[in-house]
Amino acid sequence: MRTIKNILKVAVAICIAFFFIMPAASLDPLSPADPTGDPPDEYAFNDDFETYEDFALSFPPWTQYDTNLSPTYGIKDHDFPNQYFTGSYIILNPHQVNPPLGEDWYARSGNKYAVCFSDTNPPNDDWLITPQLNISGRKLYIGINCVSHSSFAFLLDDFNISNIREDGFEFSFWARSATDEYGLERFQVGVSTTDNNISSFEIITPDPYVEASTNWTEYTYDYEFCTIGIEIKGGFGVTATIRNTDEENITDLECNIILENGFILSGRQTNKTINIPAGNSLDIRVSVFGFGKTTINVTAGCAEAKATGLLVLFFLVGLK
Ligand SMILES: [Ca+2]
Ligand SMILES: [Ca+2]
Repeated sequence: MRTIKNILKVAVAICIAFFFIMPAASLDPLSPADPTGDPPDEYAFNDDFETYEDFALSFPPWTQYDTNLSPTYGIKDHDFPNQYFTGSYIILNPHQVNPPLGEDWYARSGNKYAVCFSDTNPPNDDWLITPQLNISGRKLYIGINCVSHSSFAFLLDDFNISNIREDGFEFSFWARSATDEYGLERFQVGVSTTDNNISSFEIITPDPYVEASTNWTEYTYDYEFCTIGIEIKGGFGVTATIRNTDEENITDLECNIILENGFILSGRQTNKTINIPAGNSLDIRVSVFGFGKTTINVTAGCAEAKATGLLVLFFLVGLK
C-alpha cells in the first residue's frame, strides 16, 4: 500500500513538474471560421461546359466520383462516342449525335452541357465536384450528386457563382430531366470546407433529394459561412474556447467535447448549451483524469475542431 502511495506521489510530482516545464500548448483554430496563412486569391468558378471536347468523360477542372461503377443507359436509335459508359457525367453535344438529337435535347447555353445518364444498376451515386474555390478567403468545394433511380438522363448546364460577400455567397446551375417518362431525375447538392472526398460534403438540399423539372430550371443556393471558431487548449484539463465572429449574438449553441482513446476515468464527454454575444468568446473547461494519448473532438454548432495530446493524470500536454 505504501509503495502504491509513493508511486502516486512521484507521478503527481512528475505531472506538476511537466506542467511548469511545458506550458499549455495551444492549437491553431481548425474551424473554417479562421482560415490560416496568407489570404488566398479569390477563385469563383463559372462554367457553361462549351470548352470541353464533345462526349468527354473527364473534363477538368471538375472532378467526378462514381461510387457503384455501373454502366449507364444510352439514347435509343442514336449513337455517340462513349454511349453506355461507366462513370458519372459526360459532355453531351446533341448536334454531334448520330442522327442529331431534337430540340428537346438542346443546351441551356451554346451547344453543350454535362449529363448524368441513369445507371443500369440503380441508384446512381455520381458526383460532379468543382475545383477548390476560394471565396472571401474561404476554401471550399461544391458537389452535385446525381442520385437518380432507373430514370433516364439528368442534364446540367451553366454553373455560376454570384453575390459574393463577407459572410457567404450564392451559386446556381441550370438542370432538367430529359423526360419524366421513367420518373424525374434526382440530385443532391453538397459543400465541403475541407477536401473533395465525397464523405466530406455536407448536403445542403432538403432530404432526401431534389427532383429536376422537365424544363431547364435554375437551381439557386445561398451558402453562409460558419461564424463560429474553436480553439482547443491543454494544461490542467481541457479548455475549448468557442468564438462568435458574427455581428449577432448566438443563443442556445450546442457544444460537445469528446475525448477518444487513452485510459480516461473522468471527463470523457461533456455537453453544454451556451450563449455568446456578438464578437465574444467563451471558455468551456473540462476536468479530466486519465493516462495516455487521447484525441479531443470539439463541435459547436457548425464548427468542428480536433487535437491530440498526452493525458497525464489531470494534465493534458503536447497538444497538436
Ligand atoms: Ca454510377
Ligand atoms: Ca452550355
